[in-house]
Amino acid sequence: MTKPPLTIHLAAPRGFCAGVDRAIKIVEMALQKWGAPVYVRHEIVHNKFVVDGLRAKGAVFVEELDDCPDDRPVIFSAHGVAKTVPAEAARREMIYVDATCPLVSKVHIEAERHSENGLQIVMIGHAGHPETIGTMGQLPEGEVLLVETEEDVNRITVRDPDKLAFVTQTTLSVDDTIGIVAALQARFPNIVGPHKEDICYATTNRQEAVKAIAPGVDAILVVGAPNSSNSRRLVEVGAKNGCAYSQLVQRAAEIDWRALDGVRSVGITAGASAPEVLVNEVIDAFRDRFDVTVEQVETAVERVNFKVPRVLRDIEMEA
Ligand code: 0CN
Ligand code: SF4
Repeated sequence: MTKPPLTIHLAAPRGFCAGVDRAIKIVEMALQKWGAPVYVRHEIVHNKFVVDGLRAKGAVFVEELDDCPDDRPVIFSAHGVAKTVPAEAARREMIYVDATCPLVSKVHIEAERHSENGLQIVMIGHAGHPETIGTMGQLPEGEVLLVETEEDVNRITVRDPDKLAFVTQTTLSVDDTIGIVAALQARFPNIVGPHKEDICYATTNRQEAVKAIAPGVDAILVVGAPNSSNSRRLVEVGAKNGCAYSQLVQRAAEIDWRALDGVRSVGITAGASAPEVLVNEVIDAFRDRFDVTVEQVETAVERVNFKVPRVLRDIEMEA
C-alpha cells in the first residue's frame, strides 16, 4: 500500500533552551560528584522522560525540602524557589545546588530591587506555577500581587498606585502579556517595569517559530508535558494563529491519528523542556504512516549557553 504524502514543517528553534540544558547538567554532575541519591526539589524541568532518565541514574524527586534528608545533596529546579527554601536548606546545613535558570534569577533580582526602592510588585503569571511561587517568594507574603488576566488588573487593591512595578513569569504568551501590561499601564500610568516583559528568549523564539508555521499547516503538534507552561503556550499560539488543530503530545503514543486523518501538512515543535529524541520519535511515527518530507522553518538562531554553578565546574572539566 502506498503511503499518502505529508510535509512536516519543523520549527526552529524548538526544544531545549539554555536554562533546561544547564539544569539537567547540574543533576548529572551532582550525581557524578556526590553519588546517588541526589535529591531534586520538584521536577528539574517539566518533562517526564527527562525526570525518569535522571531517576534511573539515582536522582530522587520530591516536592518539598521536608522530604529530603539532611545528609544528602539537594538541587532546586530550573523554575526557581522562594527565599525560604535555600534559607531552610542552609539552616539544616544541607549541601544544595540551585538550578534556577539565570533568566528566572534575573526576575527575582528585579523584584527585590524594586521592592528596596519602595515599590509594590505586581507579578503577571500563572497561579500555582512553581516559577510564580518562587518569584513571589522573593519578597514577604503579601508584597507581590498576582495578575493572570487583563480582568485581574481591575481587581487588585494596591498600596499606592504611584509606587508600583511589574515583573512577569518567563514562559507566558508574548501576545497575551502585551494586553495585560497595557491594562496595567492604563490603570497605573506610573507603574515601572522591564522594557517589555520578562519573557525569556527561548519562550519568545519558540512562539515566533510556531506563528510562522501555523497559518500554512493542517495541524500542529507540540512535544511537551501538560505541566509545562511554555509548551502549553505553544499550543495556544498555534490555535490562535490560524491552525485548526493544535495539540500537545508527550510522546508519539499520544498522537490522535483519527484527528489527523487526511492531513497533508503538519507543524511540529517542542517545548523548552522536551528532548529532541522525543521529536524524532514523533517524526518517525509519521514516517510509519505517511511518505514524509521534512522542511525546517528557522525563524531564529540561538547561541545562549549558561555556566553551571562553581561547585560543579571541576566535574564539567572531567566530563
Ligand atoms: O517546561 P519547563 O520545565 O517549565 P515551564 O514552562 O512550566 O515554566 O521549561 C523550562 C522553563 C523554565 C523555567
Ligand atoms: Fe530559562 Fe527561558 Fe529556558 Fe525557562 S524557558 S529555563 S527561563 S531559558
